[in-house]
Amino acid sequence: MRFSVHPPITNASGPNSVTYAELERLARSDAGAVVTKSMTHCPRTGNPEPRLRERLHNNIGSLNSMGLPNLGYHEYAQIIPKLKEYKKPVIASIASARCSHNLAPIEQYREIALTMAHAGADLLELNLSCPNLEEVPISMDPQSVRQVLKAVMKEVKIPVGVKLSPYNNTPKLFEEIAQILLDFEIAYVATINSEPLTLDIDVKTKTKVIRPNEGYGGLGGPAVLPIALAEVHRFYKFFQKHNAQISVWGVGGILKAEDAIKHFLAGASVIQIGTLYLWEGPAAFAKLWAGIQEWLHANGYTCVEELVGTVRDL
Ligand code: RRO
Repeated sequence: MRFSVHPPITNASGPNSVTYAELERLARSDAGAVVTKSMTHCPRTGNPEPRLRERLHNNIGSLNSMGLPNLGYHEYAQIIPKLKEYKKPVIASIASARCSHNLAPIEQYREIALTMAHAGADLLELNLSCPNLEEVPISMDPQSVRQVLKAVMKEVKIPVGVKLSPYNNTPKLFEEIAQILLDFEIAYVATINSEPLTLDIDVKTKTKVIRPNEGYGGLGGPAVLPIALAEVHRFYKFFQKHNAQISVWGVGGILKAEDAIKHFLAGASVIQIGTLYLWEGPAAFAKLWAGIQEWLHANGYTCVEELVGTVRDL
């Protein structure tokens, strides 16, 4: 089931998308849709501070181990109808984490998905790839990915996308996961989540730059652009080969129009911005979209669709 977003730019779930005030700012911006922070069954305060270094040295990116701070799905069920008043698609991002209710992850996804569909979310983004929890991300285990999709898609009639970590140099795992996404005819795959298990060090203080998880966290921003492009491209090619109607949404390393154009050429039909939104706030959407349109015009294109997936081999 295809789902269109115009302009084809949204925030990436996570940065400044937790509270109603933050989500309302996104709704008022020029983003094509609003994506919530990944919500869990129970509210979470997240990891101890400092848990986010917004700017790494030389502006190569951002590093976080937020630990899924969010208001809990009951609160988002109240927020979503209010966001819908802004007349743009609302995408509910859903995750699972251990909590006192002891519900299995599959049950958490199922229950939250049902509640979000009922609350009026236009689309669900199943975050299967949080890099900062004790548990191994579901995206690394094909059987669990299949079980979550089965449980959610049996119950929910709205389109469902998934957010995945980079599979890097694990082509067999990549193919297994891509095949499962085909089997369930999901609407889109958003790739990539932040690059997991990365570390930065402040040489002045000789300390790690964030506190949780012994300083390890997820890397986003310019440093991950080539990783994101590779993931976007191989998912795009896989879906083309199998004639699938699954869109690829490109996430990772987009700071300027040229970065977005690279994502479109690689096969993304929608892009999401995380670190750029963190750095520049809601004004980033209009600025980026203007830059993209300028590039399209200067290069003889009338729309983004003409570019999608057209990168050539050398
Ligand atoms: O909250 C986080 O620590 C977090 C999540 Br859920 C995610 O999906 N990606 C990320 O970089 N951080």
